[in-house]
Amino acid sequence: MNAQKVLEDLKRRFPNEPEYHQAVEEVLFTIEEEYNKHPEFDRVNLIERLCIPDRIYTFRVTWMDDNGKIQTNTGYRVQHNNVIGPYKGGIRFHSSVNLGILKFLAFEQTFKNSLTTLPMGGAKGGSDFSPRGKSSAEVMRFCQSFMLELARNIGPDTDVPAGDIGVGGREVGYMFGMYKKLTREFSGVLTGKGIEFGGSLIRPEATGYGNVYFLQEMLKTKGDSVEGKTVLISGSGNVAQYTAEKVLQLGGKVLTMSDSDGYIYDPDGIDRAKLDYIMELKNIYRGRIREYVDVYPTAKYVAGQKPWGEKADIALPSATQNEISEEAAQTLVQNGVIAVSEGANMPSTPGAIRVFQQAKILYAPGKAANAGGVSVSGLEMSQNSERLSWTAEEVDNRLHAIMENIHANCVRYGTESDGYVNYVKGANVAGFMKVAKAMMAQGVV
Ligand code: NDP
Ligand code: 2IT
Repeated sequence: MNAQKVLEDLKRRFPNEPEYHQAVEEVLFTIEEEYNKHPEFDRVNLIERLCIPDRIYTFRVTWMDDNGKIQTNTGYRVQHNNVIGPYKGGIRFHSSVNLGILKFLAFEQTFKNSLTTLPMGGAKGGSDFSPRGKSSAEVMRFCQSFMLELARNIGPDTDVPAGDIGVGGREVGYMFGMYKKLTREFSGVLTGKGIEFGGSLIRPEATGYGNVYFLQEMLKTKGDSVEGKTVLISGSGNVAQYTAEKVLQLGGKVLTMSDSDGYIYDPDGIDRAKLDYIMELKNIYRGRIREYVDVYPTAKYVAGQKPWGEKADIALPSATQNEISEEAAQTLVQNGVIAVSEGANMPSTPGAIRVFQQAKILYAPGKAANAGGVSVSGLEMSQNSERLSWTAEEVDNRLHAIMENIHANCVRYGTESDGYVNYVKGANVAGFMKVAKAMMAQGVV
């Protein structure tokens, strides 16, 4: 294949989907060399069949708000590839959601899920509905209406959704309830379920913990550790909270957290008690991060900015895509950052990735570093299938082992001649090869 030509062709056929183009471009150029060692791939046009989703569902979601007004949103499910297992991936509810964003996420998910070593294909779904400012009753009615349509296209052996931005335990619970009502079956159809009805211990923690386990592995290659390091975290949702928790457990100092309005910087560090406050603020009261400085006045709140201008040893972006610009990456490097590990999906722009790699710092892309979340989703599916629940220790140990294994695979496929580990290349090639072999074995379908 000629990566440039494939990319141009996809851009022409699917215009106005910049995030999808960005995700595909990164993969194409890093796997091109390996791909071309296998002429049998091109004979069956494997690359196009891998880049274009198997199918996409789009539907109108109609719901009634608390004032009795009828609202409409658009719902989607992108089923990208299921050669190594049922379609699997989260659901995002955010006002910015569109088809291009969900196509990028489903594409990335396919490689990520391959890296986990568990039998899961790639998918993503969501809606331009934003739970922000909505009552719980409105969120419930929306989730039920969304599931009325989605239920036809998913199932425990077909497609298993989970959470993502704007979708946590509450939303998964409401969607599960409606799915169960419609199908009259109690099945492991969604992951991230409540512990009382088939959810896995450690699933809420898994993405954040997994990212820090991956970070530990990267630091180990330099004989270093998290202990004593200062850390910038963006976001204050599920991934950010449990990233902070694990950093604290390992003796690191968390300086920042954020939301879409701005960030807080606490020079004394966000300790356990302060993190408990943030968890309560965000998860129970659904408040804003700026409220932190009312309770901890030695901290500052910076409105409308991201935390990357602050000086620290490590950056763990955990909010959303393209949240680290090339300029922000330059500032991080100038300020002496030694490692960037992505909890979010595609948080670094292509320019930022170039800056990190040219500076030869430790840089891990989301599809490797944040794979812990979907890994424990895979373990939730296994527990549902055997109708048993494993202990937190058992799940955490497996998560740890999976993250170590993903790291080892990145090193195996991504080490360059000077010894620098290109984790982007390593993750893409390792993830791709497994999917490609399975596609070859299953014929042209
Ligand atoms: P949450 O909804 O729990 O939290 C998202 C956080 O990011 C919030 O603090 C939110 O702020 C902020 N945020 C969202 N959108 C934007 C935006 N456009 N600009 C600035 N800040 C924004 O989501 P998660 O923690 O689950 O997800 C965070 C990231 O991690 C996403 O990229 C997701 O795809 C990725 N991820 C999640 C996994 C999971 O298991 N949940 C697994 C792997 C990756 P606000 O409150 O203002 O909206
Ligand atoms: O991006 C992701 O990996 C997720 N949002 C988690 C997907 C899942 O199925 O647990």
